[in-house]
Amino acid sequence: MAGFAVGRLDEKGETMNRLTRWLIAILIFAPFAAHAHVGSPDVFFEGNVGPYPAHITIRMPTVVPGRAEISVHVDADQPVEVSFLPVFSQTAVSNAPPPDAGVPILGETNYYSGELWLMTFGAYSIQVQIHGAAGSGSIEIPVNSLATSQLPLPGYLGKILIALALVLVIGGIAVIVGAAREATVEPGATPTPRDRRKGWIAGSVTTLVFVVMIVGGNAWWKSEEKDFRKHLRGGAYPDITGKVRMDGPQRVLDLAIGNKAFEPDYSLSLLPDHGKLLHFFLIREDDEDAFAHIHPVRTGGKTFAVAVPPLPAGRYRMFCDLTFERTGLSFTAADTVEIPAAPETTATNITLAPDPDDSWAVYPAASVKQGNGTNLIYNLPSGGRVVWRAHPPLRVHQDAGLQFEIWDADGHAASLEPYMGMVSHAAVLRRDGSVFAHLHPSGNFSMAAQGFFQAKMNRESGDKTSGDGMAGMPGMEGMNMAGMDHSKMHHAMPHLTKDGVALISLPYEFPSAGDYRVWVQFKTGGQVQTAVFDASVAP
Ligand SMILES: [Cu+2]
Repeated sequence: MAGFAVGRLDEKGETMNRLTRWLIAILIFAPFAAHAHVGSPDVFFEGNVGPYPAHITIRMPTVVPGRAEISVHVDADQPVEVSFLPVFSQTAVSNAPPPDAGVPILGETNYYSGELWLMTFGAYSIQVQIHGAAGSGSIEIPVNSLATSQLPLPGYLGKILIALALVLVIGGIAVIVGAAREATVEPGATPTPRDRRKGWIAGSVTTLVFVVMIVGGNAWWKSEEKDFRKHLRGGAYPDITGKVRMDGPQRVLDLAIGNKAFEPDYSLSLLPDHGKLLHFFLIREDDEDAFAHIHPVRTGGKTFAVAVPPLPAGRYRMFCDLTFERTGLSFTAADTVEIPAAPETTATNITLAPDPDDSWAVYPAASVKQGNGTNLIYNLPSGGRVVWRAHPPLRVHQDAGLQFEIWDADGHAASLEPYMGMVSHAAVLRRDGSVFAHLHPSGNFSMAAQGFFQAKMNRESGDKTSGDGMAGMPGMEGMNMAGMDHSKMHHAMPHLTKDGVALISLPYEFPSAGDYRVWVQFKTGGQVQTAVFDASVAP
């Protein structure tokens, strides 16, 4: 398997020759695999794959190596062929196995499923290819193949294993002692003192060997476990700390990312996502009645700073999306930060200009509604409103049907403008903080990681795949399939439905039961608006 040969797990650059060793440990520790977002490992895509509108779900395995389960629903009249290819970030595309054909789901039209083995740790792209009468298309969907937790050994299992080990050790010594003492003794005769001495000596040597084996094995295991823990990527990663300082009329949030995870002199190399190295969210704790989506700028190798928007004082949750440049792995760092009240000053000397794409919303907790069977309305401060279309009760691992209609103050369909290249950015938080996801109409994966794989395909397989049917697509003659910026294609997707409704649709499934809050952001009239809803998800 090519994936074992070379590669780096993350920015610290451990080589994969150690991988095999800790793979053994990891198989035994039975970890979970996960995605960049906190507690939300599955990946969803909605948009055009070449000429075909498709909805793709990737359920990530719970172990590494493990099988990703993929399902693809294609909106086409004619039957199509669907295939999947796992592309590992650290090996050449030419090393990838041949694509797996999707299996049609019985009784369904153009609905396919398949499984792919993700053999090693790191960033993969699941390339989904669709071929049919209208031509061919493909999409890169980045996923993280990582261990994120270590299961404890149940106490009873430990006791059983110790008892079995004792039986083996004592039995083993008894067999050796018996053999040494009585092998040369005639049947029926009693062993001589010399035979007994031989038994004692053999027993002592065997015991010594066992002791060395147990002590050595224990040390080996401890070092494997230490190694495993070093590679464990829990819910949030890497570490982040934040502190607000007063700078004249401004509150400036200073961030340090990865001080624990990386060497002191290490400088984070990050891939920009829509031109920003970090996408950073602040959510006030307890009532979750203040929200900001801002973009800190670099001040050092691992330090960043951002102007705090006009948010009320309080303790805030921080969530910080980042994608590493070399590995294509995307993560969400998380912690909390105390934000003091804005300074009362007449000074106007601002040292840190806010990013023009920074957005925030402060709203009364009571304005946030929850429900299932009816349309939920959120009134925007601008006079417009956002309607979360009625949907069946929300259940874990089922399409949440997140569809939002945007109406302006006059009751017309709002005209939506791209906000950082997207019709919408949305955030989902489980109220206990255990789940955080950043959604777009195209899906919940990192756009920066997708760009990483598009660039890789472009570099490594441009010529190899350019003849792969793309030329058959109208307007795509001679176009290099791998070189296509797929993200541009679904960015440009119209958001007006046939009935003239401005609709934002976000493919997502809630990963666990509980109470969630959802923030839906979009831009209209040059202003970013944020609508807020609550969701209760049943098991
Ligand atoms: Cu976004």
